[in-house]
Amino acid sequence: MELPNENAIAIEPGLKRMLLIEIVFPMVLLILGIYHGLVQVLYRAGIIRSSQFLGLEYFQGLTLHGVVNAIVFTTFFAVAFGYAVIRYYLKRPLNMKVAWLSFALMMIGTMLAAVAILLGKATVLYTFYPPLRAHPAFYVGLVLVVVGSWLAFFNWLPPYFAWKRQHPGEKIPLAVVGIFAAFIVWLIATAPVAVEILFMLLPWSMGWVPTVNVPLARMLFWFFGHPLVYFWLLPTYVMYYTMLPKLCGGKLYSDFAGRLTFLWLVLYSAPVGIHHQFTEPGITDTWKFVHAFFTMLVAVPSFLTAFTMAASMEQGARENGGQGLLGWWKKLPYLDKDRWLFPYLFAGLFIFIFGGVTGIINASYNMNNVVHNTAWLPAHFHQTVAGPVFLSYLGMSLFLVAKLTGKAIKLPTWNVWMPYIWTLGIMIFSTGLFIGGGAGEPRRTNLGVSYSDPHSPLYHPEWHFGDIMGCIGGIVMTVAGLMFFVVFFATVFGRASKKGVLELIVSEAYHDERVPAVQSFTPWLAGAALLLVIAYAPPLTETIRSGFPGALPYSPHSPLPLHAEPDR
Ligand code: HAS
Repeated sequence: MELPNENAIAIEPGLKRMLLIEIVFPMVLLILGIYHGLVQVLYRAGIIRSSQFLGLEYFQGLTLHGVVNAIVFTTFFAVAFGYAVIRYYLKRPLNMKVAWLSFALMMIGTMLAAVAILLGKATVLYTFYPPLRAHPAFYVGLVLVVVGSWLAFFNWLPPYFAWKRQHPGEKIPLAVVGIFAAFIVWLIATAPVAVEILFMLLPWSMGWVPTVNVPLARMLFWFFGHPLVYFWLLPTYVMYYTMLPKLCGGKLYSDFAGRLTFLWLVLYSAPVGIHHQFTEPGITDTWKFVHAFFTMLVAVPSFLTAFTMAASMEQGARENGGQGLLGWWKKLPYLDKDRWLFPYLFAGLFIFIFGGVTGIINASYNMNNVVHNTAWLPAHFHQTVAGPVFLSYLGMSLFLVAKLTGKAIKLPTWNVWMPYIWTLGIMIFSTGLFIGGGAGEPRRTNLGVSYSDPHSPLYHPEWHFGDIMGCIGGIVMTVAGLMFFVVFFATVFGRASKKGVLELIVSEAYHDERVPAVQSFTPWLAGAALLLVIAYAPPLTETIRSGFPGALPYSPHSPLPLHAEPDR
């Protein structure tokens, strides 16, 4: 057996086992999630003209697609990656009892929610907006997933404080700052949704209260829903700032830029949720404007990231002989099988240029009126969460599994091409949906039995071109997804050639600035609390006081409310 790399550390067998299960389990579920992505584009293009396909109804499949891909896969990965980063940089063993308890809660929660969805008892999409009502098992499942992930974060606090005590005055490792920022954002995000689920949706779903306050539930959901996207993005940014420069053969252009980005996201991730509700009644324009303004500020760290990554890539490429104004681009390791993580990160950065620009369009109050609830939205979020986030999570899952098991990557040529094929798919898919969305085509609609069906009185041929394009892109994405699964599972089931270790790629800083303002979380946490009070206290008070009549529960199968249901 070869000796491990000098950057590697040996870790406790229990932690290794848990990390592997935590990565492989959601990957198995992801097969289901990606399959339902393919089915979605077939419905939209009118190739499936039915309300169900292979036993799963349209909205049920869409719920599964959103919950598995956007909630389960991301949360499991963030926790596993967080464990890896904390253990690697702080070099202290973790409390394995708490770790396994957190894992068990997340696993049981996922099973409960999945069974409820598969039995058709929780067809409420990943936003679970009332008055669509799910079986209590769905809500309890989500709560367990969240509580499990909180426990993981609390488990990292003792080693963090011990490290700080033993390294007075030293800078906290950048990756640790990023992971802590992600989980602080997650704590902020999940508090309001916990209130929504525990005090509103669960009692209503159990039949203890007859109605639910829809505007309040939606506001609490988006109080969660937007920081959620930065919880997804932050682990990706950790990989960009701490790994990508080294993969390019260079250094991180500015350590300060990384710290500022992470802390800025702690400050501004949450007071922006009403930008998802610009078109909704019951919220005054003032608060919509305040949230639009803060949304522009939350985009700043991503601009900072764009410039820092470009500078770091240029520095690395020039180190390796790159020359000229643009000639250095040729020196990046696009298809280097030894630095195969580069394509996963680089392709995501490329996609994010378009996801970012469309995000700014969405946030621009009046332009939002054109795109809200149209196909434009899934185009935007596939260029963000299914672009940089998804690709980096896939790449890092494979990286960690290969290192922890000491196995070589199988099919290395497929592995380096997969991110580019995925990018091609995403770009075609999103362009199709942007075209449809710009022309007013709705999202979350079974087009196969309506606007894409020539036999339907609703048939809308003007939208068909975008749907066909979306379908072609979706098929290309599915091919890339299958390539990844083959590489991943062939590696998992391959033979080990080295001792399994924990290893991460670590970039040095080119400018290692020491700016006091980004050395501590405290002022940023205080700022975040203040902004939350400014942005949410008045609109929440308004919504609670305005006395909206409560709504009875609905199911997606009928326009009539559900009344007493003996079978639930
Ligand atoms: Fe968003 C809706 C605004 C970022 C995800 N967003 C969504 C939804 C999701 C989502 C899932 O204001 C739908 C929710 C639903 O189901 O209804 N979003 C923004 C803004 C940003 C943004 C302003 N979104 C994200 C990220 C997501 C995400 C990140 C997931 C991870 N979004 C909105 C708004 C809505 C919305 C409204 C609601 C709309 C509605 O009406 O419902 C910003 O954070 C974006 C900033 C990003 C940039 C890009 C920086 C570029 C970089 C790449 C550089 C590349 C390099 C490589 C260096 C400014 C870092 C160069 C290489 C070459 C080859 C050239």
